[in-house]
Amino acid sequence: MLTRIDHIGIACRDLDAAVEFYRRTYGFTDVHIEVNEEQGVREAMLKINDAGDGGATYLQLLEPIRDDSPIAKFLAKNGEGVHHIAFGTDGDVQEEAEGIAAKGVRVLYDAPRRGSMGSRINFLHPKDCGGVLTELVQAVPKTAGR
Ligand code: CMX
Ligand code: CO
Repeated sequence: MLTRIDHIGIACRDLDAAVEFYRRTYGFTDVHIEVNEEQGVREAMLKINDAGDGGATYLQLLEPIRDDSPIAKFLAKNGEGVHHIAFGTDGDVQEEAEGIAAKGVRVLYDAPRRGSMGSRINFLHPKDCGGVLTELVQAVPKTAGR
């Protein structure tokens, strides 16, 4: 079941400046930064709140690391701004994606790929979702001591 907003993805040209804007303006200081080579981004996950399903809700700031990446293409066409929304599942993301595909929505990957902080992700085509690129996320379960 989809049980939370996992994150909102925001395309930016300068990740460090964007992180600083969100820190200075809103006081969001819980920041995790990583590079996802496969997705072609350097990204920051700013935690906003814990969710009732054991996951959390984040802002995801995305800076392209390659000119042919989806974020670079989006920036060239639209400039900076909201790029996608992501729903979190409390179950298996592949099962979630298959259930949605059965309703006639195009799922972009045959199998889940690696997302932020070791999560498993897939995407739904924006043209089948009212113009909204939509991501599905299965977070890594929290284990004792982490
Ligand atoms: N939101 C809404 N519509 C979008 C969009 C977005 N983010 N990106 C593209 N589109 C629209 C375009 O406006 C275009 O519409 P028109 O034909 O009406 O002009 C159409 O989709 C095709 O766009 P395109 O620029 O030609 O882009 P592509 O088809 O090459 O790629 C997509 C679009 C969604 C398949 C590609 O961006 C993709 O595979 N996305 C998933 C991966 C991703 O976004 N990774 C970065 C984030 C990583 C993370 O969240 O961890
Ligand atoms: Co995302």
